[in-house]
Amino acid sequence: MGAHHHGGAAALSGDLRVALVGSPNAGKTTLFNSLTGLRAKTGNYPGVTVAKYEGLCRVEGRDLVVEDLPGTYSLDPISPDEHVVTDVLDPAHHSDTPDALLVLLDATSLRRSLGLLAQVMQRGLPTAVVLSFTDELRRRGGSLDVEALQRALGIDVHVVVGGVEGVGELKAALPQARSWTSPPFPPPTEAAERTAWIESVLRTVRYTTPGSTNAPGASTPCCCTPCSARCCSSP
Ligand SMILES: Nc1nc2c(ncn2[C@@H]2O[C@H](COP(=O)(O)OP(=O)(O)O)[C@@H](O)[C@H]2O)c(=O)[nH]1
Ligand SMILES: [Mg+2]
Repeated sequence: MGAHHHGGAAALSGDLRVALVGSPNAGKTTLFNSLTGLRAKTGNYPGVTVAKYEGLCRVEGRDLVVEDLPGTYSLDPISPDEHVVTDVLDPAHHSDTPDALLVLLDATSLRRSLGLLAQVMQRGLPTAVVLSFTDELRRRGGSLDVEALQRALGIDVHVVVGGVEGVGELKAALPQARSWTSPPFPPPTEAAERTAWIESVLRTVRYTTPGSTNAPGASTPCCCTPCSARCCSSP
């Protein structure tokens, strides 16, 4: 979906700003449209041609600002889109840093999605997860334990399907966004340790996806340190 409503360039204001973070095609714009309806504005990020989409979401009589950030696979920016995301998450570079983040995890590519989430969680902003594409995962015969995912991550996980199912519950949680937890033990920053953390989360949630059962580290029990089976990137 790309049906953003094109309005003026002025930034919206509200008493709370929540930004959607996630890889391309994770379902951000679908959710954005669902949360904001047509109450959205388009502009540009300062100094770049990257489009900025923000809209108002009315919950409990309050107008909250929702920002649909460009898709990014990591916070090690390469493209201008990715630079925008890292800048927005850095208060030193951005005037209206979000009060809280909703990180979309595509359930069909959970390993890669968790890599981005691990980096985002390092920022220490109040963060919750939206798990998308659980319908597609199920259709392919895959599965995961959502409650175990929430426990393993230490932050709230909201299942939203196609920007429709689960949106009411997510909306109801938005007014408390400032109190979303930054977990007491954020994921490790060092690359090999982060990979081990991701594998441990995948094991904990008993993640299976038919397309990747033969991929290294996908469903094989992993990982011992050092990893003699070479099923992960630990030496
Ligand atoms: N099956 C399924 N499709 C979804 C879901 N969420 C979004 N989509 C579809 O996935 C495509 C990409 O979604 P979009 O919101 O544009 O992703 P974005 O790049 O993160 O903004 C669109 O065709 C959506 O209709 C979901 O939970 N399940
Ligand atoms: Mg989009």
